[in-house]
Amino acid sequence: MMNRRHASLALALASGLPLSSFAQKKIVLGFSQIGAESEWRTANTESIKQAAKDAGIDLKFSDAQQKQENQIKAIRSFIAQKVDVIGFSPVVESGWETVLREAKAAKIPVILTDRTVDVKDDTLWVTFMGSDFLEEGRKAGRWLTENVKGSDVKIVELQGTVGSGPAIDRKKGFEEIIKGKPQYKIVRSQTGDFTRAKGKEVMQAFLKADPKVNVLYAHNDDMAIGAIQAIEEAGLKPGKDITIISVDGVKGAFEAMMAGKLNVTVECSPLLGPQLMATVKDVVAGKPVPKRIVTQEGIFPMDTAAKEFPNRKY
Ligand code: GZL
Repeated sequence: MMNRRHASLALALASGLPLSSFAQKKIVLGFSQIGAESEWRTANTESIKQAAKDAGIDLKFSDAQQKQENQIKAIRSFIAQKVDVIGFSPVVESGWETVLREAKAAKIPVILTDRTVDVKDDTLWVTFMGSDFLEEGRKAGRWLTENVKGSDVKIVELQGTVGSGPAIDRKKGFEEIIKGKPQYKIVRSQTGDFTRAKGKEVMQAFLKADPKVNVLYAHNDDMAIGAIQAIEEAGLKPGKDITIISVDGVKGAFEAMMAGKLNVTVECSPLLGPQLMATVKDVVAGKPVPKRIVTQEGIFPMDTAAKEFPNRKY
């Protein structure tokens, strides 16, 4: 099946008119975004929309409200519209084979951004650009073992969205580091779905069950910020009575660190827009693109927050 771009080229050639008389059609990118669950996601959406404008790419954008069925519907709609490229950030890793096969049958290349999919046939997607979540979990674990000492360190963990790449790998990377160090124990672990509200609610339950918690490891800053409210409402001092380790590096995390309420955040950049648009253009031009594009990131402890804050772009 010919896609939109090839069809218009064939029409131009068949018409016998000089190609220049057919203005190069704008590239059309269909993008399915997970939702607006966190500061990170909002910054990611802004980066994608601005970069599409700057690149002269016609962006068809859909917000799935964190529901996989909405992302599948959006991808099917992009196929029906015969877009040139489909991009999406898969809310969870599983359940994508069927719709990705439909995109492949329609000869529409698919780019994964931010999170990946778990499919047997990796020809169903062209490239995955985003962070190394396993390394982010390791960085959080290394900071813990280097900065929090004791013979019985009780850790509670606020996991991200169940089944999502970041939740799976941030947990795995963290546990890899504390494995074989029995003084560090994860005593409770539950999903806060990457949101402030759920992070607060679950932290309240953790504190009710066991107020003697030493460390909170949150898979993103929004859940950590929600948990900080719960810790304060329980009469405890976040960042002091409970050491808080988080991931993303959003502005809210830097503000919490400057207030002494968060101890460290592992950077996870949402600013994928420019890289996505450059890759879309390469794919349309038939240029080879790497199967995996990893974003480079750092780690920001509390004592670096004030100096780094003015440089933050998200
Ligand atoms: C990570 C991204 C995660 C962020 C959360 O790349 O998928 O989703 O860490 C966001 O803040 O909700």
